Amino acid sequence: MTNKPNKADWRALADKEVRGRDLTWQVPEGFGIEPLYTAEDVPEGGPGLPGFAPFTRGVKASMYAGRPWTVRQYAGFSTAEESNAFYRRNLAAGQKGLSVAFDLATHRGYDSDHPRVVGDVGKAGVAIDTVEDMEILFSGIPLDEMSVSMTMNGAVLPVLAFYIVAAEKQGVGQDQLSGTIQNDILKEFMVRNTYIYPPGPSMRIVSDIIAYTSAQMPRFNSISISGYHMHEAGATAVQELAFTIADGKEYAKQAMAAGLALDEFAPRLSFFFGIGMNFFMEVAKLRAARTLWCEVMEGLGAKDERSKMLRTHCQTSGVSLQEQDPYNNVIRTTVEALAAVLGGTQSLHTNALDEALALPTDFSARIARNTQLVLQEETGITNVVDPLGGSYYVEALTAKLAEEARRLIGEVDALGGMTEAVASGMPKRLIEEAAAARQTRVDRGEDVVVGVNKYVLDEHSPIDTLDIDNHRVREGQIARIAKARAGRDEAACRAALRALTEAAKNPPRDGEGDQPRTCSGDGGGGSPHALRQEAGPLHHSLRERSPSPCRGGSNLLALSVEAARQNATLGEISAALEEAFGRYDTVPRPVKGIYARAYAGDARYGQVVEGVKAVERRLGRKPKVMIAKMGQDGHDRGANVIASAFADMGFAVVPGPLFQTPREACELALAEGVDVVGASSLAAGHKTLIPELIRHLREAGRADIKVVAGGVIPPQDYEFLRQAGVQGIYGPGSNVVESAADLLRLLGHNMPPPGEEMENTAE
Ligand code: MLC
Ligand code: 5AD
Repeated sequence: MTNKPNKADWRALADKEVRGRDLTWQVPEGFGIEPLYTAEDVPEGGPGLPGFAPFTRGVKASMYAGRPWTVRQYAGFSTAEESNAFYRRNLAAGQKGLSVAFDLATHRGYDSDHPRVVGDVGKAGVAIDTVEDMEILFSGIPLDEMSVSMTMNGAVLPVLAFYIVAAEKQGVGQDQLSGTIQNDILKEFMVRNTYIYPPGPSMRIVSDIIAYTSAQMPRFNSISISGYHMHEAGATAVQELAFTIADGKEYAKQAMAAGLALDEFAPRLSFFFGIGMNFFMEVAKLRAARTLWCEVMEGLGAKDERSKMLRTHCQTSGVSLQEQDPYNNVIRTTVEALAAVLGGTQSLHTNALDEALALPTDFSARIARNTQLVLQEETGITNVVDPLGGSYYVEALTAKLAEEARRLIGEVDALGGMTEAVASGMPKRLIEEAAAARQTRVDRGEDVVVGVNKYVLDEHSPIDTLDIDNHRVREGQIARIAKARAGRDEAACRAALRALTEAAKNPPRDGEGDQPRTCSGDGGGGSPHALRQEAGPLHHSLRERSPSPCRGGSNLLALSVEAARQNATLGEISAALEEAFGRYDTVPRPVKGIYARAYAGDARYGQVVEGVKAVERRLGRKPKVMIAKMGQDGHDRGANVIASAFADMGFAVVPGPLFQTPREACELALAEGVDVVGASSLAAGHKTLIPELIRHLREAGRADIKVVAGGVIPPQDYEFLRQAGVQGIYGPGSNVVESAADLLRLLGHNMPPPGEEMENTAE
């Protein structure tokens, strides 16, 4: 026999090629990836077969050879009429499923006429206030044939109720509805922030929906347990996996504790993951997710194979896309979409190339959709199941991710499960640390982003973006709300709303009421003021309202459907629940020290720190910056990153609470005596909210307080904002240290341009 080279021979040869350089790749997941994998690295026994537990290779035996994944593009903007027309154009052009994006007023349970949402109506999604809006949204779309996903968590009861009633008006019974409601509140408290009520009552709502849909809507997925938003907030693959699976386990345990049989509801639990640029990591992540979920469900006693199958939607990563050189985004999205598909997703959204600037136009939506159609119909990849199965690298990485995630799930279990872990702040802290570390690597050029920190274009040619006249949308919505109110039986509507408040306040005790079986927390509201989120009160409110089994005519979804039939508006149904539960507020708590550590010894960083000290000497106090989040925009990754980094650089930072009105932001700025307000906007409210803030500051005689803006702001709007008095604008991809240098200049400190840092920046 000839001597077959072994791994040691390979290593010697490779070492020689690179003169001993270590080729191990340290990934943010916290382990090293080797430059070569062989059969020795594949776990014994292999990954099994698709269609069979633990489903590592896919939940269906035939996968896409039998039926390709669903092309399901998330969309919604402006009015129900405009969104409906957009959906119909997209379906005619090859999209297969619908996915509704609601505006932030709707998410947070406010009707379009509410004074807190002036800047939000119709902006980041479609405005829905009444059953009539929902009917218009799906007009001409048969709801017994089309599967519809609705991304709704806060105002989940009125939205699902409106959907059920709108379908009835089409002549479609709820038992025929297929689709998904996101209904995943735990991740809202962690990263997405469109909650309305405190955690305890919010968990009761989740369980009531699971109970109702499992009894009445057999084709409907009761929840979409979402790691996507963790991914977008900066989570590593291990964190996204572990916290998502742990969330799923928590919901299943809660529903079981409420008396539901696991195999009755578990087959309709569904998942949602984000897919980023580390191609093989993302493929392995989906394979590991299926393996882990099967283990968890078997551990909880699942007998039905369908209960053990992790079925998932995926969305390519929004944060991976850039404002600079935006056509690169098409390439990024293609690579990510391919990873989702090779990972075996059931349904997919591909982002539009203008993601970092605005909502998709017809043009950018077409390219995004066609990315999937080309993969599906031109490449042949649908014909073979799990084509990466058996790849030494992919199998080893799948096993490694599962192992690391198991460890983190163990930590969550040790804290008492995900509800307790969220209350302790652990997942949010780990994710924010990962986000800050990533930002640092990008700022320092260690993680390359083409067109942003390398191969930067000298000239930018702007692309056309979608602009929405939200004053017009708001006026139309207000007229329709008035019509709904005028045409209804007011007494019957009030009675339905009262019944909802009563059921929210007084869930029945075990044994009362009739089917469907449901579960409720004690539901008590307490004073909303007592519920501001610091670790303590959040913890308290989660523990105080743990679920207790019950049955009842008290199911909150059943009662919301009744209120919807009586033409109650979304805001009225939400207010009826708020009367019992209170509205929940949070105060951000940025992480500390990450930037200072990561930038230790960096000359430019040191120069900014010196600049801050110089301003401090001049003012006799630290320069003070408030980070303002106005409107219903809860995307706080950017705000958190800036607050942490600026504090590390020596600024006094006031992290403003979420959901302020411009007047409230002005009042806080005055009370705190800040020098600068940085408004972070990711939900398109900037043209309404930031000028309002400046007007309030001027009226208070404090035009000297400088206002800067950051976030998703199209360059087309820069001039408008500058005219309104905005003194600095930092889009996605802005370097955090340079943004700080810019602020110092605004504060009258003479900062040299980047690249001209002094040799020695020490005191
Ligand atoms: C599938 N089927 C097959 C098959 N493949 N049958 C035979 N052979 C095969 N090979 C069957 C399935 O069993 C199912 O029927 C039917 O075909 C549909 O397939 P599916 O795989 O279940 O796909 P789909 O209906 O698209 O459902 C996918 C899902 C669901 C389970 C993941 O939850 C979903 O659509 N989620 C989408 C969530 C979403 O869009 N979220 C947007 C979030 S955006 P049956 O009868 O078994 O059902 C967001 C951003 C923000 O959140 O705002 O922050
Ligand atoms: N239409 C299309 N896509 C949207 N997204 C958010 N809102 C909309 C909308 N109305 C996408 C973006 C964002 C992610 C949360 O969802 O990709 O990053």
